[in-house]
Amino acid sequence: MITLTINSVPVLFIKAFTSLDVATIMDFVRKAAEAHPGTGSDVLFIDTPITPATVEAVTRLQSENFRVIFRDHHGIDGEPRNDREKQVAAATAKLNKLLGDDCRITVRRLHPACSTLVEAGEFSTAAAIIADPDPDGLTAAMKAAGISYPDLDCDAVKLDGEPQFQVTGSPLSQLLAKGMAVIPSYDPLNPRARQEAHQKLFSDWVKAVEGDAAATQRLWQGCLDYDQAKAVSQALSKTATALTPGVFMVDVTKESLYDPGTLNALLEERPNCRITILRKSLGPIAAVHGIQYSLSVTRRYQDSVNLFDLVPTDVRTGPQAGVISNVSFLLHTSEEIFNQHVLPALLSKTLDS
Ligand SMILES: [Mn+2]
Repeated sequence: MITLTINSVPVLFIKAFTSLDVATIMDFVRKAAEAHPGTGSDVLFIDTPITPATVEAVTRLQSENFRVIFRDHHGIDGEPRNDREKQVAAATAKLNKLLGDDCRITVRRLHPACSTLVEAGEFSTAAAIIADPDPDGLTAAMKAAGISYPDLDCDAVKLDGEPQFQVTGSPLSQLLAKGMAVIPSYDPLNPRARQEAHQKLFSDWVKAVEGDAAATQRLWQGCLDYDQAKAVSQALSKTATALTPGVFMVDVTKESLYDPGTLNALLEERPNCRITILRKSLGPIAAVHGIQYSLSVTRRYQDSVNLFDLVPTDVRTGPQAGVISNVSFLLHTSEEIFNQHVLPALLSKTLDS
């Protein structure tokens, strides 16, 4: 959880999955409204996952007389293809019913960045903004609250794209993208480090956008770390092994600082590379299970390869269950799930469907 006050608007960055997350949202909005009694009752949700917990938070806010406005681009494009997509579609229907015209859920194909779903300053008098804790959520919340710059929408599209394109935006945007790339992974031995670094990066970046020289200087340090991480990734890419034709795996468990975007881009240059796999000792699943495997489908194969096909359709998701997947081209699993389901499926299936 990250909180910022942007142009006087209290902003909470959170993904709501649990009842604890719902309570965090309720607490944040109530306190924000109490602290600024003169502001309106509008609460904007932007770029937040469409989950049952999100629906519950929206319902409870409405019952406390807040007006919730929901804008997002994670709607299901076409018919739901699996249980997770069905859940998103069901939650989308509930939000549409609860909010009517105040609910605008579109798809990434039409709106690759959420900043395009708000006007600059449209929510500058909102009681609070609830946003996804990623650069897309940050740029969208910032624009909604009234801090923007001419390239913001173009930058946001790159920031919310694949890792190797995230660092290709304006110089300002690169400070955020490179800083994000070197935020330490979640480490159970130092559980607060990742969140503190994340909070500081977001805070410094908003200040940098507003012209703060000291914050900009601090962000430059992150860029130096990024350059070093990039060099480590170049070395790591040479250690890749092919599990099956077109599927390349790298063990990064011994590296604390590397850039996954650079590594994946180098792996994608291998012949017929369809899926890249990183075996990691850090990350939300690794925090519970020790090791996690992070799979991603290369760009040219994203329409033909669906990673949901590699796990049973009724599989539970979340760090405890050892499976995390929000889009069909990214999948994170525990070592157990990887060995039990993912690897056999990779070895037995032809990858083009
Ligand atoms: Mn987004």
